[in-house]
Amino acid sequence: MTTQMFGAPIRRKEDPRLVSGGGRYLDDLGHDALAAAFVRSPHAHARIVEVDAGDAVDVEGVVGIYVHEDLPGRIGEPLPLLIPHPTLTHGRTGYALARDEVNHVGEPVVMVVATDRYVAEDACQRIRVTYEQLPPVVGIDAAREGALLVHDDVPGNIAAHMLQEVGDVESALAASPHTLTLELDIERSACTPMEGRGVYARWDDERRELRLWSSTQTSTGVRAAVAAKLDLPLAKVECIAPDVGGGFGVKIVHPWPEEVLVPWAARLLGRPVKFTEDRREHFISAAHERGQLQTVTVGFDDDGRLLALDVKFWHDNGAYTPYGIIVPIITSTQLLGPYKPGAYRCEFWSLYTNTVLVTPYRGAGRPQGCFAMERAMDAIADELGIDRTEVRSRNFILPSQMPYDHGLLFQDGRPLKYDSGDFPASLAKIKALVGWDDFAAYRVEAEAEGRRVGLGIGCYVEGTGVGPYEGGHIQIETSGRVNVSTGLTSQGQGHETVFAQIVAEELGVRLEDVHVTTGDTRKMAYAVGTFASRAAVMSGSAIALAARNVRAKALRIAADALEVSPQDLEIVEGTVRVKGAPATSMSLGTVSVLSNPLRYAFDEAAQAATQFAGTFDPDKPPVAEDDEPGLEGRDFYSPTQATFANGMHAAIVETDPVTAEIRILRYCVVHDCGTMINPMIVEGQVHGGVAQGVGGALYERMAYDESGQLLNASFMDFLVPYASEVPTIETDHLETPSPLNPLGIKGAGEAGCIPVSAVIASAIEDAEGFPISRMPISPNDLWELRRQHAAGEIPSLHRATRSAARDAGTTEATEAKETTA
Ligand code: MCN
Repeated sequence: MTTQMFGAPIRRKEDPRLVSGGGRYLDDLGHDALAAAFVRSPHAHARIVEVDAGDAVDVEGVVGIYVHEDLPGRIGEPLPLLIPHPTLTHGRTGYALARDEVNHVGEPVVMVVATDRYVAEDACQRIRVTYEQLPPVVGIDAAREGALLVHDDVPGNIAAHMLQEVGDVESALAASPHTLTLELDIERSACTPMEGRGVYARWDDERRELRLWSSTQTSTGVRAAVAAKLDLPLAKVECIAPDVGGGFGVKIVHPWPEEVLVPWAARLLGRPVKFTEDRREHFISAAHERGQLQTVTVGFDDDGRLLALDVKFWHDNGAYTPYGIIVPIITSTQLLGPYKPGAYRCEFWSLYTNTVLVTPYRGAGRPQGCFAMERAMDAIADELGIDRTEVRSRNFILPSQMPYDHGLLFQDGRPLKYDSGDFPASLAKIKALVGWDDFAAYRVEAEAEGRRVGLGIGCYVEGTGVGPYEGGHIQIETSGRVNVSTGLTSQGQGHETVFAQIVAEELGVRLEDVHVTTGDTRKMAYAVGTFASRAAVMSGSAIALAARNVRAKALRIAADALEVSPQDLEIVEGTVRVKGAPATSMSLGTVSVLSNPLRYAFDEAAQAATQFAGTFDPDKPPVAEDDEPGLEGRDFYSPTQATFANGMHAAIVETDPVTAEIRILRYCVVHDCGTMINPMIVEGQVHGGVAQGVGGALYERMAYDESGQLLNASFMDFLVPYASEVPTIETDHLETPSPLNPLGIKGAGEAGCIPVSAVIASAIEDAEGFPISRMPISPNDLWELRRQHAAGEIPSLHRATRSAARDAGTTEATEAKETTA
């Protein structure tokens, strides 16, 4: 029997290559290429008065220096707005090279192409740009004040204003026995993949063709954008994503200015050109995310059941909106998590600031939404004196209520309709995993040792696998090698392995015979890209469907040759054989030979197949009318809606009573991404996500000063967690298959990072006894909060007052307990 492939924790096929230095990343390519470097704006907001490149032109090795005026035709027009939305009434995008005005530090103004990067950088240093500085808008408060404008023609700095409401929130709030309002502050962070952005282009003048490589999350998107900008037929542009050292969202934008300018220069100069982003450039010229101010008002009954949820938030979208308003739309819909909110209203304003633009970063708006909802759940529990998990479970959507339609529109414009999930079962698992019910005793022991510990929890639902489509193509060579291609790209998710597992399982071939290519427009020209945890659902399904087509074709051809019925055949380890009579068989390689009327007998399989030559009917055409030569097949998967994964995390933290240092003692995850293709890869994805979540919860923030300078634009100053800060992650899975796709899969790639800030805040709050309403929270922040709490500026949690009263055991304490209970 063929080993079970689907669902097996198989080690990643790509890793031996990647960990032994065999990977080929963007900068490993094109050693003969010219190098591009950029003069970028040092100001957050300014008019460009003059560019003087006089001192740079003579630098030896400089090949070209370009400003906006040099860019012809469409390349000089604004970059595209990729995802328009009816409420995005004032969408703005920048130019490949700034025209007249710059709107954030780091915006590209001049491109220098030279024989070497260092020559290009030297030349950049000699270019003098005269600016007339304008007052910058930095931070959400300044943006919503609206006294200063980022774009003169955008009143109030409002790119978009959106409101969705289900039910009558005003009346529901008025009728609620209890209401609470939370003000939440979430700071900017960024994807910071190990490899920055990069693009390399070669122009073939004889064929008038462009080939480019980009460290991108969407090679089809880059190809289409570059073809349009350079006014080339699509057929004359190829785009390949080589090995990509992480993306986490930032590489989904297309085209980045450099992705247009480098191919343009390559064609203009008739020489290959390459650009590789450095770390500082990544901080100031790529993209950030997360920055939001949120006001959450909840109305609830005496049992903690939600009657109304009213959310307002202000989203910092930076200087431009190339990726539309996907991030705030996701926050506004996904914050509902596993709960029925009662009447629900969410209103947001997406605001321009003179800072780096915002695009989705792993989790994409969900960590902020989860923070809002989970902080509210903890606040309700505290207000009523009910266990935090109990309040959650009372508000859960139940499995019997699936599919559950919230009556809202999701990010893809389709109904926000959960397809599957068993939230009570997940909660039971996470409570068991973290030992929720035993924590009180653990706390007593810790306190006896002078330690301060807290327990936190957070739940989320994540729309994954959004459309519109992906495709899969499978071709079996005469040697039996199985070539699989899908158009979306890989940045480290292990696609080479999981897609091979699907094909091995569906076709009955050995894993080592399956070879997967992603992100190469030569192999698959129709594709969308890797984001929104969609590859497993979308390409996984398409590849499975394609494999089923190929399998059917293989059985048909083999049945004909072996003179049996296709139903009597099975495929085991690459051999088609008669069930119960395995000696009557032929390899898939042989079937591949038979599938092609032009039979070259160059390899063993082809030679072996000649014995079947006589089985052809001389009256039949070599290729039947409704058939194609070759043992290959292609299919596409295009679902009507997203599928919704979910999870619950819990953590135990310790806060140092003196230094306010925060340590995560335990971190537990229960995760439901439907049927798992590869549990080991899913766990790896969850672990990576949690690590990034820990960064967002405790360390990562973009420190802009008032003039719009990013003060921590390096890994010396921007803190990402090291392995020493990420705890061992204890994981348990629940598999509630999605009914929406052929494999029952839901996405997993972002899940890990979504609830981490909410969980850590919940645990710190539990340890400290006063509310936490910001992410990230550093020891400095905690220190300051302790000071404010001691000064009476921040109230204690009710549960802290209650337990203090209990501990004191006085009459007053008993009274206090009774009043607060
Ligand atoms: N998987 C599985 N079974 C499931 C679901 C997923 O075995 N039921 C596997 C998949 O086959 C895939 C991995 O888990 O190998 C992630 O799958 P999926 O959830 O479909 O996510 P994508 O492959 O679409 O990856 C995108 C997602 C996103 S949106 C970000 S951001 C992110 C992430 O994945 N960026 C990453 N994980 C990353 N991991 C790495 N190493 N680098 C990045 O840039």
